[in-house]
Amino acid sequence: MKMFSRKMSSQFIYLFLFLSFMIVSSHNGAYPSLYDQSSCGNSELIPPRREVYGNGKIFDITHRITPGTPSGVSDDGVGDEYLQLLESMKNGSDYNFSFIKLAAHAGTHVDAPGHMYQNYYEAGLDIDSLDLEVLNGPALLVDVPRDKNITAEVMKSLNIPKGVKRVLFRTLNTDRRLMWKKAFDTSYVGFMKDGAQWLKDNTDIQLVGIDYLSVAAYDDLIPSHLVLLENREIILVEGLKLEDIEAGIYNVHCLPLRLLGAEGSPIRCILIK
Ligand SMILES: *[C@@H]1O[C@H](CO)[C@@H](O)[C@H](O)[C@H]1NC(C)=O
Ligand SMILES: *[C@@H]1O[C@H](CO)[C@@H](O)[C@H](O)[C@H]1NC(C)=O
Ligand SMILES: CC(=O)N[C@H]1CO[C@H](CO)[C@@H](O)[C@@H]1O
Repeated sequence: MKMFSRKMSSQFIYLFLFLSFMIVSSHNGAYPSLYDQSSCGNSELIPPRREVYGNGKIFDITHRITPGTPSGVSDDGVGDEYLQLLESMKNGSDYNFSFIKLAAHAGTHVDAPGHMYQNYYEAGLDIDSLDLEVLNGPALLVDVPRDKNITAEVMKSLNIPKGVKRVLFRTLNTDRRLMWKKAFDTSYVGFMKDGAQWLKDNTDIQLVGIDYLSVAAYDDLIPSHLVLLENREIILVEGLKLEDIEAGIYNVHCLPLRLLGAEGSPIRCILIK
């Protein structure tokens, strides 16, 4: 009996998948309807795409990867090529099977110490070496004054209590919706070197999250990264999606891909109230 019902439910899954393929494959292009849901005829097969789960308790603070997601390496964003069908049902294969091609620092991502230190890179201080305890636990979401980059003075004014280990900094970048623009915008807000140094010297912060592709302001791109990555105790999560969430304390959960040798990785981050 158990066997039977299991069989039944897997048949439903196959039926569902089959129907999805039917709907999806009626469009042109390899990945139709993924970016334009309005073109989908059957309302029952519209994929749910949410920002908030669990009755307002779980916030997805990861940017969805689309061809327009800023990649940090070109003004064209991630591009259509990020997903490529190697096998496709439309071409007679029994299944669809894609390759992913993505800049390691595109969209919401994490940096490893080897990103800016050659000796760390060579030593293998890669994404696989990052501490999951730092990436998961109580976190503070704070609003940074919108008229400045993150200097020592700004850091001081935020009054982040000692003992707070994880902070997500929401800045003007969120208001300007910079992560929705595919071209890299160098006028984003980030840490100036003295702000990074202040954080390191005066707080217990080990996880720094920010709402654009770099925690360091463009003018201090290298110096700020160097300060933050130097002691290998601070993890940088960049490109977070922080709109429509109240500032305050949450539990953050961030899981990067386990990429050996990589100095950056896409990361999925959520906040739980
Ligand atoms: C299907 O096959 C055609 C002809 O070989 C090729 O041009 C096209 O790119 C293939 N499409 C996919 C999605 O594999
Ligand atoms: C932050 O610094 C960048 C240069 O790194 C600058 O273009 C931008 O105007 C500054 N933003 C603010 C709010 O001061
Ligand atoms: C689920 C999925 O990605 N299906 C794709 C299979 O391949 C065809 C093209 O041959 C696409 O149209 C489907 O979207």
